[in-house]
Amino acid sequence: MRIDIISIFPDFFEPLKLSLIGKAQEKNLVEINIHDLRDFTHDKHKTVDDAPYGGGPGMVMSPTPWGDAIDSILNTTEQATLIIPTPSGEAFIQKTANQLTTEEHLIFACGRYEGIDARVAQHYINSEKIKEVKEISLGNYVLNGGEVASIAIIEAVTRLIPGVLGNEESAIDDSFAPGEMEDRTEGPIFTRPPVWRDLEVPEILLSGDHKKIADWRKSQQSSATPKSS
Ligand code: 6GU
Repeated sequence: MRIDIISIFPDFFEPLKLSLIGKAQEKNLVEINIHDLRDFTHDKHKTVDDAPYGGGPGMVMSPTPWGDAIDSILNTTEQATLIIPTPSGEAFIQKTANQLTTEEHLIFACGRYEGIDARVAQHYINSEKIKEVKEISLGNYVLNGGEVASIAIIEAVTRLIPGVLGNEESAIDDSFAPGEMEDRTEGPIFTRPPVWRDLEVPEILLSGDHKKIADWRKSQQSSATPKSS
């Protein structure tokens, strides 16, 4: 899979060099390219934003550098899926990750301020080089920009690419995995020592009875919707 990320904060993506995603790049399972949106501006101040038409607070990202940045990537590919993280997008769930993991090429457009001029999404919906424009939200709360959301999406998507997880970290019995876990999360897990600060590991897990343990684990699973307080 190839991933291109456009942002005014390229340093935000340093963590992608770490851990499983870092290894996946070394193994050539994923290629990740980071682009600075300001490289696609043409004025001395490298301006990327402007006041909103119609008035109101905040600033809007100008479509001009976005178009140039996205076009420069599209010039080097057959086709790509354009992902625009935004709180007004469709909810990102495991099913979304399962779909995106089969894509050849993802482009992430990370907006800041009040967002990207809406014509950028409109324009690329009609581009032959764009398979799909996906506006995606992580949930009903507001972040400062698309960077953190993009990293979350990239992590959920790339860990499903065959070879990214070792056998030890395999995704097949994860929470939300297709099949039995589709809408469920796993219950509590324990390791040694058997007693820690007066708290004991559930006895059944020490019993060696694999059938009983499997039944108990199933009884500890929850339905997927996170509990709110
Ligand atoms: Cl994808 N972007 C921003 N800025 N805020 C969010 C979000 C995305 N998802 C939830 N909140």
